[in-house]
Amino acid sequence: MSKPLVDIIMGSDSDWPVMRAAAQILADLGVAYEARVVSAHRTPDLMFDVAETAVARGVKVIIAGAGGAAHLPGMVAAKTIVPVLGVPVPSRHLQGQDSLLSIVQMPKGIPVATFAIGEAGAANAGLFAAAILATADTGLAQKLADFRATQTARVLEMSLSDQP
Ligand code: RP5
Repeated sequence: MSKPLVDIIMGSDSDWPVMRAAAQILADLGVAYEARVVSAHRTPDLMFDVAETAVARGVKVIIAGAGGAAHLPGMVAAKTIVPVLGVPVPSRHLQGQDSLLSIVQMPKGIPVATFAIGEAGAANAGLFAAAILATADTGLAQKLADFRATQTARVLEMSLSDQP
């Protein structure tokens, strides 16, 4: 596998079933990524290392998912100029509303692009990462266009049975 262009990081392995949707999109589009657990609260030194080394490692986009008091995307963004895409992971007690607000309400000066709560957000973060990379990669741009065309064709083929 070639050097990862996208880092996918998440606060816990319990986030992986959601964050896997981002990895799946990137794999389908042939984008090299690395996925691993990096916790803002439990491995803060690792988090800073991942953020501080991202440019030197050739990483172009970071997708960061976390649940609850989801500080991972914002803190990573504070330590790198690589674009950070934040995915709010559904939490047990507040169903990810806490994750969403923690990620989206960044103070002025440190942007995090925030996606929908859960799997749809993770998949869209994967697509958005690919779209960023596609601005400098015509092959990838074509793959994204093909993805859209396939999606459109699928919807146009939808039919509704059992209509009263
Ligand atoms: C967050 O706490 C993680 O991102 C995860 O969503 C949540 C729960 O983590 P675990 O208790 O499952 O490890 O930091």
